[in-house]
Parts: sequence; structure tokens; C-alpha cells
Amino acid sequence: MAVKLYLKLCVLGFVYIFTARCQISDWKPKVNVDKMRENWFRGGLEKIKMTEKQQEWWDSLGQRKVSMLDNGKANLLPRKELRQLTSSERNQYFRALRATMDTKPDPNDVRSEYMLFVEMHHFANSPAAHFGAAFLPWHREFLWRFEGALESHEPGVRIPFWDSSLDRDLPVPEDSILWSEHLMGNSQGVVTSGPFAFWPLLQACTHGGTYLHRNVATRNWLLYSDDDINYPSTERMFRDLVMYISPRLEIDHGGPHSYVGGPMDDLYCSPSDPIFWSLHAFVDRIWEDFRLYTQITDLETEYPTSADGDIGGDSHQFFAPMRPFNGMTNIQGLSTHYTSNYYFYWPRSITCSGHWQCVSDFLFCDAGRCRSMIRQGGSCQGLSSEACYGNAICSLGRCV
Ligand SMILES: [Cu+2]
Repeated sequence: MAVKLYLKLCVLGFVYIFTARCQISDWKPKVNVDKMRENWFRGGLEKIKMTEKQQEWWDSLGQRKVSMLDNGKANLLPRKELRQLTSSERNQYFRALRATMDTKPDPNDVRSEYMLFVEMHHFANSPAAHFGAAFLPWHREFLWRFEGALESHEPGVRIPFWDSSLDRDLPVPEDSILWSEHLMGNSQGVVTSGPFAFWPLLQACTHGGTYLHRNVATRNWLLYSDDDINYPSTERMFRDLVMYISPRLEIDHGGPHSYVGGPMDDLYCSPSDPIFWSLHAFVDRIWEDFRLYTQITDLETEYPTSADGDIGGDSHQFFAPMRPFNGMTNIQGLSTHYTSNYYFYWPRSITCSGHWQCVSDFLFCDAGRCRSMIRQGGSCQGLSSEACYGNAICSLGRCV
């Protein structure tokens, strides 16, 4: 209710007069918040249980070791954009993902490591994952643990992020090379190409199909714009990025969820599609850039309380247990240990004066801006052959 009112006021521009929070006066929510909430509760309230062995494995991921360099410093490794990875990094990431789908923490139970992660991203297990102040810290811990599971198969692997602003301004964003056998596989229907062809789904997430499927939308406004990425630089405190107090960041991230379609468009099931990890690494990155360059007060303790406004209910309080991460409370997700011991974000490829500055075989330089290359058969209307991936050329508006 509060958020609805807030959004209405924001959209109408009334609050603009009274508070700086609505200074992005043309911001409108990309997704229907009520539909998002409905999705979130769809899974019901019944907690999904792990077997003893699975629980042991899950808890062990929370004890991830810091890898140390000879000079005594932590071996911080970069999270790069999916298209910035070298081919060996990319293959390593895809191998690690498949290994989590093929490995069962308890051989007497059907669920793989990957499936258990999908199940944990469920309202009954993780009440504070969405719609409130714990959204960012909860997903930081979730990704960090998943990265730990990936590392148990492929040491040194990091989750790449998906900067969808690289796709947004293509003639047809869906024609991005992202949705090809070279990266995430096809964009429509059952995924039958690329590293996740015939990727299994949880029983509760099939929506009528056994395997991962997508329905990538033609609506480019669902993707991140530069303004969506940069707006936190006008904010000052962590609480200015949290749902209900200032809903933009959480609501914006629903855009690419809906854009991809299939399980990604279902809050409960969304980790079923491996692009989930990269979308959330990007959200985490927006937050991290804010933490590093803009946040003005204490990084680790500035968690809002009910005195700051509606923070999303009891499970989002700073002292509430961060379920299903045993022994953790929400505020611990603000710790700097993640980015001082494990990962940092590689610079985004944005401006360019030539192809080489985009540093990727999957990106090209168009009028000073790096953009995603276009897959075979895709529209390159108004662009040169540089826009087409591989040996394809742009002929009569198509990459052939
Ligand atoms: Cu999400």
C-alpha cells in the first residue's frame, strides 16, 4: 500500500517538490509490483527441507576459505561482464555451472546443488530475499555462496555480470549475441543451444515444460538504461536504495527478469535460468559502486530501522536471522568481507573510440558507446558489419 502510494506520488511528481528522493522525476516502475509480489508468494509457505547431508553441504558454503597470495593479501578475483570473459574463463564458468547441476550433495536425494539453490530462493525459505531492506545483502550472500559452490568445482571462477545496457539500444535487443550458442543459448522456447541446452527445471518451476525455456521480450525499456545504473550516485546512504523507503533499485531489477521470460519472470523460480546469477551480479555491482564511491557513512552498520520508514516487515529488520543462512543476521550482509576477500568488479566497457576499447570479441563500438554484437540472422539495421559477430556481414539490414 505504502509503496503504491509512493509510486503514484512519484509518478505524478508531487513528492518531487518535497523530497530529493524523487528527483528522477521521469522514473516509472518497469514492472507491475503487485504481479511481482503475487509471484513471490506463489510458492506457498511450506518450508523446503534439506536432508542432513545437504544441510551440511549448505552450511559448509558459508565457511568459504579466503585464498591468500604469497604477500599475505587476499587473492581478490574479478567479476567481469559475461562478454568480457576470455574464452578460457567463459568455458570455466560454464563448466562450473554444469557441475553444480550434475552434483548431488546427498546421493540418496534427487536434488543437485543447483536445484537446492533454486529451492532456497523461495519465500518460505528466504522471507527477506525480496520486498524490503534485506534485498541487496541477502542476494550478496546468496551469490557468494553459489560462487563458493562453483569454486568447489572450478577454483578461481567468479560469477560474471550481465550489463544489459549493452543490449538495450540494438535495433532488436533480442538479437544480441548473448542469446546464442556462444553464450546463454537461444532466446525463445526451450533452450536447445549453448551450454545450457535442455537444462532441467524443478518440478515446481516447469510451467508446463521440463526444460529451461525463455520468451525474451522485444521491449528494450525493460533493460537497464544508463540512468538506472547511475542514479544511486545522487543518493547518499544505504537506506536510500531499499524498497519502500526508495523502491527504484529493487523494482528496476525486475525489468530484466521480465524481459527474459520463462522461469526468470517468476520470483520463486528465477535462479533456474543461469542468467539469473549474472543479472544479480550486476545489481550487486550497482550497489558496490555506490558503496565505494558514494555512500557517505558507515558501510557495515548503516542498515535502516523502522524509524527510517517501512523496511518491509519483521524479517527485514537488521537483527532478524538472514534465512536460510544459519547463524547470520541481515546486517551482516553489509560486511566488507565479500569485496575485501573474494571479488571485485571489473570496469564496465562503456565508452570507446574504436572496437579495441571494448576489449571483447562480443562487443563493438558504435558512436562512442560499446554495444553487444548481433547474432547470425539478427537485425543490424543502420549499423556497419562491425556489429555482426564473427565473420558475418551486415547486408540489407541483417547479419549474414
Ligand atoms: Cu532478482
